[in-house]
Amino acid sequence: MQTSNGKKAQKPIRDLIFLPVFSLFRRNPGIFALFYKGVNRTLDKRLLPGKEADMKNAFGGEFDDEIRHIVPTLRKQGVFLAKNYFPNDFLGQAREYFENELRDFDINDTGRFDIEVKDEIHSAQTIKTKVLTDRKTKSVFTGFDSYELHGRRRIRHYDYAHLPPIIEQIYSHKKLIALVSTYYQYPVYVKEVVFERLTPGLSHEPWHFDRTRDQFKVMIPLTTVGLDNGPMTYIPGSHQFTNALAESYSGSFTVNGEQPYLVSKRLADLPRDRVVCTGQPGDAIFFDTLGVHTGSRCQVNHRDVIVVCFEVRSPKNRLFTLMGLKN
Ligand SMILES: O=C(O)CCC(=O)C(=O)O
Ligand SMILES: [Fe+2]
Repeated sequence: MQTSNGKKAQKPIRDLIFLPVFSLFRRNPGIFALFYKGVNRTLDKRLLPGKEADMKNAFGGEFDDEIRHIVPTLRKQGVFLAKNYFPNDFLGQAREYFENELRDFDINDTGRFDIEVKDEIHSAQTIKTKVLTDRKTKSVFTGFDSYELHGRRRIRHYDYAHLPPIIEQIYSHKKLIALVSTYYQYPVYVKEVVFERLTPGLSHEPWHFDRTRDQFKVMIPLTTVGLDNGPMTYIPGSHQFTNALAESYSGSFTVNGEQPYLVSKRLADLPRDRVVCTGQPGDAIFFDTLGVHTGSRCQVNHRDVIVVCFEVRSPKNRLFTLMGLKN
């Protein structure tokens, strides 16, 4: 990289060490597989002898019954559909917030929004899309100008000092935090809460996993999710690393943080079962984002969901951060 006065910019020593390692991983998925399995075996508490059944949680006892019901299956499958997990008052508030944000607005309203045009990579295509930031509420709207983004309209909220009460509730939701931290046996925190309306779009999402590090999501339907309005589909067990995934994972070992997609010929090497995540408002769809999943195309009406994304303070994630890996 050149700076304006022509001097070579300082490259961090880290990149000097790890860029050749990343390049080796991408060229040789077998070596990558050895590395990744070694990391999992030594840095993932769930895989340590005697820890498999560990159900300790930071809130000691309060949510034990539910956690014991959900976590063992979740560890095995990577996905769990929980019925009636969120009460009606929560749903009512969430819907009211969302409808209010979606109320007719002009996507070119420069009085209300800061408008930027950004590249978004979708299905290996780069699509220019508008990012609208409401100057007053700091809500960030994407996908409102482009059906190419699979009809995905998203609202995020980054003004942590003034979070709307419903989002505040999600950020500090003890029951969810207890569940996710028990699953990993490491502390977790909510990184992002996304409200999303999926409308009929051009195509489905490709099969993918979100990142190569530990990350967890909870999808909360606000509308009925049936087969025709875009349910997510998850391959149970695919969150456990196998050689079939090495090529796809190793490809994401770059410092740029590229979204890792499944190398499509590998789909045949993964388990054949599918969990189709249909559900009712208030259900919770828990999933480990290392597992392979896809969003299907919405064909009729729309699908409203909240997606809560958890970051995990696991040694594996710390190691990957140290290595400069963005994804
Ligand atoms: O919206 C969907 O059904 C897919 C969602 C997804 O891929 C994700 O949240 O990571
Ligand atoms: Fe995903």
